[in-house]
Amino acid sequence: MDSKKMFIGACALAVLFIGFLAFSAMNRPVFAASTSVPAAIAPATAGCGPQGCGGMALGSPNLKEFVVVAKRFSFEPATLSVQKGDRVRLTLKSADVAHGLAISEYGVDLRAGAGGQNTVEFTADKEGTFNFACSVYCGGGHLEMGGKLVVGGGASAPAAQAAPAVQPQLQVVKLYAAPSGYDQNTLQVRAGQPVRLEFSADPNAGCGRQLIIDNVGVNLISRNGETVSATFTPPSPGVYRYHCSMNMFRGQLVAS
Ligand SMILES: [Cu+2]
Repeated sequence: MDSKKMFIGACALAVLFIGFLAFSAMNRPVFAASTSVPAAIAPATAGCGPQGCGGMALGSPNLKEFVVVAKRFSFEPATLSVQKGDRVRLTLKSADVAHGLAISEYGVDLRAGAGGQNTVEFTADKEGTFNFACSVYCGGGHLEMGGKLVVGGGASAPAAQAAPAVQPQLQVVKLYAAPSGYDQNTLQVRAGQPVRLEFSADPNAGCGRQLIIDNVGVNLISRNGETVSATFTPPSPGVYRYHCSMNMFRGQLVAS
């Protein structure tokens, strides 16, 4: 019968076509993986990762997710470890009142209202140990809230450590908090160039032992008279207010 022959012919074509699809599927992703996917994911050949085989593994390389619970007066967990180059998705969850989580060197200032949460994503492109602190005054132990982000060497550790030394035009400014207030009401810097701010405080300066600079993500705490520092770049000319978490100490950073 003619229709029977046509049916067999169609089946043969279909088998050939499926074979062709399977052949390209087996070859194309391997080729793509060897050219466009970062080295860290390369060993998981053909898109097969710890969670199985599929597109997800290729789409989100090195994403590290953390949920940090803040409660008076601690963070849990208080240490976050990643590798240089990792994408970090950080969620702050409040278990009681409003809290913040600020990492000065990364310009991160995450806020969570009472019982609420908030998420931020950034790339861990600087190696080292970066302290974080609560940026919303939450009561007597507010300044004790702390933790650290540890960014490990990754593949290019030696080069990364040399980088800060060759940074051009680093401006160093100092600020001190006495019990009566910050020693300077105005700090002058140049916009678009990195600033290293060295901050210290009298142990009796109360709220002034914390220094927050709006819009550049600086949040420093000097609890017992020690000097702490942050490096940041004012993105554009303008006035950046600085203050303690209760707004009792104030001043302004003028970038021109
Ligand atoms: Cu707090």
